[in-house]
Amino acid sequence: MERTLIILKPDAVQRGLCGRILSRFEDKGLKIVAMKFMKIDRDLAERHYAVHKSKPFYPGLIQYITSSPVVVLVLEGRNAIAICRKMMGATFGSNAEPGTIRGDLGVSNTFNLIHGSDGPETAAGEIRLYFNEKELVAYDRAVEPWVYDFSGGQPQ
Ligand code: 3AN
Repeated sequence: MERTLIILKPDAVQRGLCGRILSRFEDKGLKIVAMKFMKIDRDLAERHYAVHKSKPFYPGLIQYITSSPVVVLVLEGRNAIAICRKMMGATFGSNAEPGTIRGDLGVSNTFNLIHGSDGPETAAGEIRLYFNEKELVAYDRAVEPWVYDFSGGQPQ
């Protein structure tokens, strides 16, 4: 099973879209293993977006992500990273495909509602940035045997 860090960004909170976005992930069958409501401070934002430091959009990105509270969560599932990226849609709301979160819920390019880790290494680093071990909650879901086919031993 793979884990990914998801952030429902300031515009998702301000526009009251968190419930609807979370529902999409729950409906898909992804498992929530951690979640918190918080304001990202400048230091955390700079650590999160360190790879974009030299980009022209970096100052605006830091301003945006620190402007208002966010919901941060960790989702778990088979291929969770790729599945979430697909569900999020293209980076810019203006060209994200209908059916995706950004395609259905936003038109802005900079206010793009959601962040999702883009690979296993970034996911591990980002999860550590926002959650300690204790906050990653281990539990069984009663629906698990119906979310995945375990007949071959491994979840399919
Ligand atoms: P994604 O969130 O789709 O993975 P990344 O990782 O390329 O996109 O970029 C991280 C964040 O930086 C994006 N979520 C977006 O908010 C912002 N961003 C990326 N490219 C641009 C751009 N050309 N102009 C403005 N903001 C951008």
